Amino acid sequence: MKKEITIIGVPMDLGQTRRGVDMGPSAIRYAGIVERLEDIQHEVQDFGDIHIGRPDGFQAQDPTHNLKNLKEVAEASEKLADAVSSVIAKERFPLVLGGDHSIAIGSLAGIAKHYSNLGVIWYDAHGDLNTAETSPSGNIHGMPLAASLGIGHESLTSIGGYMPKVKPENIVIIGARSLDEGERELIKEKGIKVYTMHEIDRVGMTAVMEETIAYLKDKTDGVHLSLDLDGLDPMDAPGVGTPVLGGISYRESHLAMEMLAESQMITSAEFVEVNPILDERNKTATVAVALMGSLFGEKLL
Ligand code: B3U
Ligand code: MN
Ligand code: MN
Repeated sequence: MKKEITIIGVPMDLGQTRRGVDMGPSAIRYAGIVERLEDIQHEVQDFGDIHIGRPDGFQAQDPTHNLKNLKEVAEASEKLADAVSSVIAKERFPLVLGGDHSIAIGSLAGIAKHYSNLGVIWYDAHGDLNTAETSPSGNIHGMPLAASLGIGHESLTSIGGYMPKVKPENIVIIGARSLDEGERELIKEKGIKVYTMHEIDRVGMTAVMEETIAYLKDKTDGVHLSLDLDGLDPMDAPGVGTPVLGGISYRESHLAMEMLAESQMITSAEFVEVNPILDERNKTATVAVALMGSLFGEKLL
């Protein structure tokens, strides 16, 4: 089915400490995302990039609150929320390109107000369920899912002027293999559905995606896919800031995207953490574009 898609780039690198992930949107455009989607008959508009303010000296870098660049991340999140929301208001599909995963705070703030029961698929090696209290790093890219649940610093939970953005029972995490202690506790306390690498290995990606789709289908009125490229194995996606061995393969990821395309349940998406400086000849951006092709209905035959 033909979709009207608006691409929004978010050159954000302040949610973590490795430079280069701000070039993610350029790398993904360079890898041919617009042409790839037009080739399968979608109408694509490129909104360009959200402006990201730079931290003003040491003050913003002060890690005393264990929230690095809080002000800049919060400001960018508000801008992104407005942009995403206006795309949905025009009945177009928002496709957000990161940037580090802190941008999901803004994406979800812009998306969730258009739905009463938004589902979220969080494809990631990590849970991104930390708060300043539990984070080992103070990096906000490890916190966006918690913030979207309304847990954490008010400057992050209140983006868009409301909270929470998503209910715990509407979330599915896929690919987890690096969870901090506080994240594990939160997962148990809130009853969040998680398919770790153990389940993916044990029952296979087909069953994981069938269950995920069945779990979300009836109780949600829209589903956002938040895909962190580090969910994939570093052999297939080396250009990420925090690679974790033993990840989801390229082939399993294509299958997952194809099954989501068949389900017709995805109403918004973001692809994050592509870092061209750490990459091998733009491989990770190329993988991201291939996965977006499958998500939007590209077929092998
Ligand atoms: N859980 C760790 C590491 C991390 C989270 N997200 C990424 N890395 N990409 C943290 O810092 O919160
Ligand atoms: Mn992440
Ligand atoms: Mn991750």
